[in-house]
Amino acid sequence: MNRAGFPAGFLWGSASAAYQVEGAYQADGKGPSIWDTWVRLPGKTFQGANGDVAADHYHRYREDVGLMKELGLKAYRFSISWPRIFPQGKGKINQAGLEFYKNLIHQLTANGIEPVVTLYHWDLPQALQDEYGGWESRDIIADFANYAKTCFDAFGGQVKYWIVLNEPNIFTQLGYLLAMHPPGKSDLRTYLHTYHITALVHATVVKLFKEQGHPGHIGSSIAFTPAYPASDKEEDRRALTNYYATNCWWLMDIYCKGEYPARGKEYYTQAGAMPQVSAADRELLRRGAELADFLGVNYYQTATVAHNPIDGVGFGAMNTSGKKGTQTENGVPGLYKTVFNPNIEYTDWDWAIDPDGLRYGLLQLKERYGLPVLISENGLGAFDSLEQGRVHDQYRIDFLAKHIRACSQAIAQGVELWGYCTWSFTDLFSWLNGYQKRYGLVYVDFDSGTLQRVKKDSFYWYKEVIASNGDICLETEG
Ligand code: BGP
Repeated sequence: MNRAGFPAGFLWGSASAAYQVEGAYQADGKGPSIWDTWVRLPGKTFQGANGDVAADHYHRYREDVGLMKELGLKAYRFSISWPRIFPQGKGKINQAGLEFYKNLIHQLTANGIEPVVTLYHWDLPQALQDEYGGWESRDIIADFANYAKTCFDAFGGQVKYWIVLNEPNIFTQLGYLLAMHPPGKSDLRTYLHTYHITALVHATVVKLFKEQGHPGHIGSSIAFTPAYPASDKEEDRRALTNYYATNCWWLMDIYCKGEYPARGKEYYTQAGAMPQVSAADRELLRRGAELADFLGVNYYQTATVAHNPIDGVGFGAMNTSGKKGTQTENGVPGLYKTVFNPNIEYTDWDWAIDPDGLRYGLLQLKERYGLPVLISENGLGAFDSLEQGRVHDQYRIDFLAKHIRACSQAIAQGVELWGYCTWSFTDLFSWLNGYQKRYGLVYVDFDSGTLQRVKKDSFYWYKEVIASNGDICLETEG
């Protein structure tokens, strides 16, 4: 493997999302989001945890940006909370909401940190869910465009990187197929229909951004889980093809090419679940795909895929407790199932630790789409402990170092990579796993409730990574 460095100007970043970090869920005129509602339903999140206070970033953003500056961070990815700007989803603007992000963006740029702004990281205004079923209705397209335009007009001068949607594949799968996120539905047709609407929203907003001539770059971030076949057997290799056709390529082609893959269409048509795609949709999606500047990739793990007979497993149990081994096999009967890979280590939440999967996945994306990539999330969820004012998270350093090295290998193999954001900057609320699953470079003392910030060992290490433009990861083995 070539040893290659990172290009000058590489965006060494770190990320967060509004609902997971801000808290202040009712402050200064913010309206309720579907997550404010969901966490109040019994049994929906780990031990009933919620983001009411979270890391209280809303009130502590100056301190947090001070830490980013100390770290030498080049880019900070965060999301704007739609219901802070439009408490009802549309109509009257809440100026205090705009003011918060204006201040945050100013604080970042004044400290030489590039803001990377996500417009939607899952906290839909509850009012739009109530009015027309949120993502189930095409009405959301105009309301989202109005919200996006408001943000472009307010922040366009200072923000050069925009991510329209965060992981539309995850919020529609978990929200409309697996009933684990709001609004808690479970129907294949509705899942595919809502996903199609996310693609229309993405394309509409990308087009709007370009037509209005805003400077900068725009794209969306998809969660990408590349996969291997469990064995060389013909049936496992077929399962892998099914996985890509109905999963990865299904999800990404519509964003990056403006059309669904043929094999996936056949399958979903037979299943009676193919979304309605009009000629106008096709035109819009193609245009959106042409105009988007980059693909955001959230990479955490790979999957290993095996044959799954028609009477085989469906969706299994998800490990949200951190008790290793509690995740069960899951799959789509007749298509594929995902299995544990004996050659790979797993986290306490049963996520495969596979740095080379990142290199492999980036090369697949290069071949298929040829788009520049921004890694908008990558990180390790773990139990951390605060001991005498320190957090020794060598396991996180090892994880990140290997993934950064995989990025450098992908670059050496021709991938145009703009940046890399660790998930996450501070510890924050993990949607289904509460506060015990930590990802941050900065520890937040949730247990005592002081929310005190403590720099973890990984913070000091990432500081050196940035200062050396990634070189220290190329040198360390392990
Ligand atoms: C991604 C989300 C993030 C974050 C991350 C870690 O899917 O975009 O918001 O939560 O995953 O996931 P989790 O918190 O479930 O461990």
